[in-house]
Amino acid sequence: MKELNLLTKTQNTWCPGCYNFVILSAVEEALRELIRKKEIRKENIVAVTGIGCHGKIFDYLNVNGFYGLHGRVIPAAVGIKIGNPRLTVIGFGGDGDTFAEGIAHFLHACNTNPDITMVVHDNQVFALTTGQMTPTTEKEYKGPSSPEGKKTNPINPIALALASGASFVARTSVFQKDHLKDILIKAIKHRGFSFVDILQPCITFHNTSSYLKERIYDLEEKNHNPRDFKKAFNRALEWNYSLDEKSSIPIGIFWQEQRKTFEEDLCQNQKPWYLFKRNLNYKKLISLLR
Ligand SMILES: Cc1ncc(C[n+]2csc(CCOP(=O)(O)OP(=O)(O)O)c2C)c(N)n1
Repeated sequence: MKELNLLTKTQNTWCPGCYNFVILSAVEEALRELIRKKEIRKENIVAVTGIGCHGKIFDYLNVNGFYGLHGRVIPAAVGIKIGNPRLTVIGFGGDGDTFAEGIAHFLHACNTNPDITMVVHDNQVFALTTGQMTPTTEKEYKGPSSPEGKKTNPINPIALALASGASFVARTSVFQKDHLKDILIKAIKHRGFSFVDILQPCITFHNTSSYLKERIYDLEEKNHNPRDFKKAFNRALEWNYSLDEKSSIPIGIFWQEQRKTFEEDLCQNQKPWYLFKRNLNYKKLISLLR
């Protein structure tokens, strides 16, 4: 049988050596495996992206897609999902995109549990616009918008997602491609809001490669139980996204639970919204506007 190719031939404009290439390859392999095992259908996949280096994945993945606005991946993805709950909707955002401009959407999605996957290319910097600090950038970072050094501590998206009720919370990194692919597969298969934070140094503006490589460890090696919320929270607090010397950085699934999805309530048994009959009196509506 002919091997499915999910990559386009569009010229790639990421920096040579950018870790986004690892993410693209892992995403492509994960999707291919899920399609081959008939867990999902290619024609049902929708990739929704924000604006930034991460957003270019839209150009390189040969699946349906929606190139969104900066910070608005989640509302677009949720809209697509409730429009047709049969679709497999995967959002790709940057840490700036998701945790700065898009933070309100992120928290509400954790809380309301739409069945979408949100993949964050967390390079701890606004990369496309040449290296401004984001909410996950470490304190004292010097960049174009913080020449004297960032004055505040980074936020911890894993702890935030847990506190806000996300039903699947995971972290992985570009240094463990098999792990990255495996987490993506589990996140896509999870019913509910799946959040995957991918640690991905920006080799041009925020190169944390050696810091991360030395400190990452796999939660599975510690027999972490992703059904234990308290332990998940304690593991989340082991690293606060600052670059301090003492931290170790857990990767893997922190927390997973099954609960009702947003569209299950809204769409009555997964019936797509476009199939609902609406008895709108357009003439009356327009007359009210006049
Ligand atoms: C509302 C809005 N604000 C700012 C911008 C400018 N802008 C475009 S890309 C970008 C940085 C993206 O950074 P991030 O989301 O972290 O993604 P990365 O480039 O690191 O992958 C910014 C600030 C924009 N396009 N729209």
